[in-house]
Amino acid sequence: MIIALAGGVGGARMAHGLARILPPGQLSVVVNTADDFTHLGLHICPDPDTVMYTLAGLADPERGWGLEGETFNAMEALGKLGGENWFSLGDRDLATHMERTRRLTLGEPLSAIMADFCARLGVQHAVIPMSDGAIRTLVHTEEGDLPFQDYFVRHRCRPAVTGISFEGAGQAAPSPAMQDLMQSGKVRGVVICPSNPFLSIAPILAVPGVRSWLQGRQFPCIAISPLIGGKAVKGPAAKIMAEMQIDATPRGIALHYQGLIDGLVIDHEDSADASGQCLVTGTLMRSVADRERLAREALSYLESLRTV
Ligand code: FO1
Repeated sequence: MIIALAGGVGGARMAHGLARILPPGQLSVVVNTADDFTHLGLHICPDPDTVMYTLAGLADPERGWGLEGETFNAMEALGKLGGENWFSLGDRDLATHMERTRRLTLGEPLSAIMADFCARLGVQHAVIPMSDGAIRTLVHTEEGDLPFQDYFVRHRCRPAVTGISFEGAGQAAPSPAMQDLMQSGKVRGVVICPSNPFLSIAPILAVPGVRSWLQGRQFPCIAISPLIGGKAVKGPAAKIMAEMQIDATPRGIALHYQGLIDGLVIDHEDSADASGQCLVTGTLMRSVADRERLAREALSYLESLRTV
């Protein structure tokens, strides 16, 4: 079993590459849920949905999130009524949030609902929310503390970040499927996707037991750097690193994952800054073929680092 840790669009694209070359049953994608929030009375799970839609071949190819060919009539109508429409929920995407909210209200765990949604949309690989508990990213900025989607979407990542915390992490537990994976002894390797290390991967590592499980691993673990030439392909990773006085280089990423990874996959553009165990390749995923090629290279690199 290979485990991919993922969040955001880069994570979903890498997970898709892995899903195209690994048979179902040999890949589990563990997804960040700390970006989840309640909005307009609905429970929104951006990262699990992005992975689900991407693996189902339904994601919008440009935005990376939401559904391809989506319309936003409900948001437009909401705006006319003076409602909050800063977070764009597509007309068809709304169905996912409505049905998820209904089932959560009846007491069904998030991980069971996502497993069922994935099966119904034809996703054959396991997509596992990191926790069924409420863990929420709070971004500490020079303009005050902001819930994640307020920082990310409403404020467009503009406020300077001074710190990030994951509210509720201490009281949460890994989801049952995540616990099974950690106890199974069947894990052959872990791939940390090119997701934002501070916003998408850190919350997964903050779930009690996950970091220590990785630290005590008997299997190799690699990360794919989300940076190319010191810039994030998408999102605020490089900006946040600068604001938190962390080098936006492979060295900065490797230091952040110290003790957790055996190797780092970096782009050709960053080869001059390579430090420690690295695989240098093209990490930009423009097409599905790119995702597949990067996944193949990452898996053979992972295999080459196996010691037992
Ligand atoms: N991202 C945006 O930049 N603007 C949006 O209006 C927006 C809406 C949205 C709706 C559903 C969904 O699943 C994702 C959505 N995202 C939007 C993306 C989301 O904020 C980010 O992908 C993640 O939370 C960061 O990884």
